[in-house]
Amino acid sequence: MSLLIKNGLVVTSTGSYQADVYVEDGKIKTMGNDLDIAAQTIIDAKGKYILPGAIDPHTHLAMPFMGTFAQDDYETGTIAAACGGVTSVVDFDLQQKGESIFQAVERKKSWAKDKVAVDYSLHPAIMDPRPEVIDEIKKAIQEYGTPSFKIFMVYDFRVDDATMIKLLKETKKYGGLVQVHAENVHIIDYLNEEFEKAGTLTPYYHAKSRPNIAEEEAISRAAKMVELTDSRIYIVHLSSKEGLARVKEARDKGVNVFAETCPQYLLLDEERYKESGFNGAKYVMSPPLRTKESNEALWDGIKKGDIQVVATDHCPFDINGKKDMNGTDDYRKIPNGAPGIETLLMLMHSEGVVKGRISLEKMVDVLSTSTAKMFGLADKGEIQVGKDADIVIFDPKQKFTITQEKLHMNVDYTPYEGMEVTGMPVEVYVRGKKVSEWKNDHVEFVGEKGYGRFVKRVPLMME
Ligand code: DUC
Ligand code: ZN
Ligand code: ZN
Repeated sequence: MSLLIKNGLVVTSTGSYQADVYVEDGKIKTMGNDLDIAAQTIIDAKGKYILPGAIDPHTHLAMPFMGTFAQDDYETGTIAAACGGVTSVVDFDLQQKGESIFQAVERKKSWAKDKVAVDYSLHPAIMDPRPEVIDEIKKAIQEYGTPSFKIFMVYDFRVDDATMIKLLKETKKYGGLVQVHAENVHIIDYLNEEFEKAGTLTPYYHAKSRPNIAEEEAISRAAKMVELTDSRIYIVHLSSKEGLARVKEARDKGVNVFAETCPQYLLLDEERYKESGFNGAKYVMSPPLRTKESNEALWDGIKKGDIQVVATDHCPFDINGKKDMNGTDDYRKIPNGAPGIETLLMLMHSEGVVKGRISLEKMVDVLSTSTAKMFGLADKGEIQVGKDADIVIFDPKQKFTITQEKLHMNVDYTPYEGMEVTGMPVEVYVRGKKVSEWKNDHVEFVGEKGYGRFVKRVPLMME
């Protein structure tokens, strides 16, 4: 299979330039001006951007959680990814009690088989840290191709500080990375009790029960453990101005604290919890939405390089049927999570680049290039000779009004309903194969389920 993309603007994390891109057998083979190569398919991309496919390193496909399952599985979730310009996902793989890391990885691979439509990898989440599991870290990094490990400081399946220290030390030895959901569980438990006593259990109090200080404290504690062990850590879904301040503080001292944020923490705020009826439950996720002040601080964190990655935390539950299953009178029973995999790129372009908050090159960096380096996706993340031809042809002028009806995620709402965006992926390729394209007024899936491959990742490349 060969493909020649002519006249587009190639965007990299460090600059943009006009070039033709020739693709053969799934790889970018040649780049240059006025390439005259016979190809099976030739595309004129004049006026369009040639972007590396976005990589979403934070998804919860089919994850069992709070008495139910996140609704997108590997088929629906990765079809939605393809339609949004996301060409690889790194999904969380929650180790079950008694399982080895190997068993957890093989189990989730079996869920993906014959279903997954874009390339994928897995982050094992360590939930049963038996000594033999800690010993298995080396193999997971060197043999299974899964060099990053998620841990939670909250929820019943959290790990304690002593285990965190062990994991930081062990991953560091082999070039792995610990990713942490950082919230202080005791602050949250205390506030949950207070709100129960007061009878204030509407969705708005979900946000109040998990204040900025809970994130701030956990990040600061995690950063101290990193300092102690001279290791590195990656804070997932950073949401607050105060949390960012602790990340910066650590980084200014040379402590390796990396951070990810998500569009919801950049664009939405806690006023959403006050929507009429039970609609506030659409935004019940952890950490919760914050204030506009935090939104702006996080954009600034991206701009200044203190936040290296933007991901989605895609974890959808229907508002009718799932969120309201047990939680209408008690926010603590509302499954935590929201959809986002399909809207990642369009939002970052329209709200970030078009509104002048970040450059186009920064967008490519936080959605692709830095993500690939962070997680050891050696063949992904850049439009460069030798890399996989994971390519988004992006029309910066194409308008789209976000509406659930025209999206592919298996859920009955989007937090961005009615928002108009400028700029859309109009053709998306995974290893040279077209997986989605713009038709009339929205993007359609034209790929094949089962086409996606498990990508063995290499140890950490981020300095
Ligand atoms: N937070 C969410 O909102 N959903 C999934 C897990 C998590 O930590
Ligand atoms: Zn989390
Ligand atoms: Zn998550």
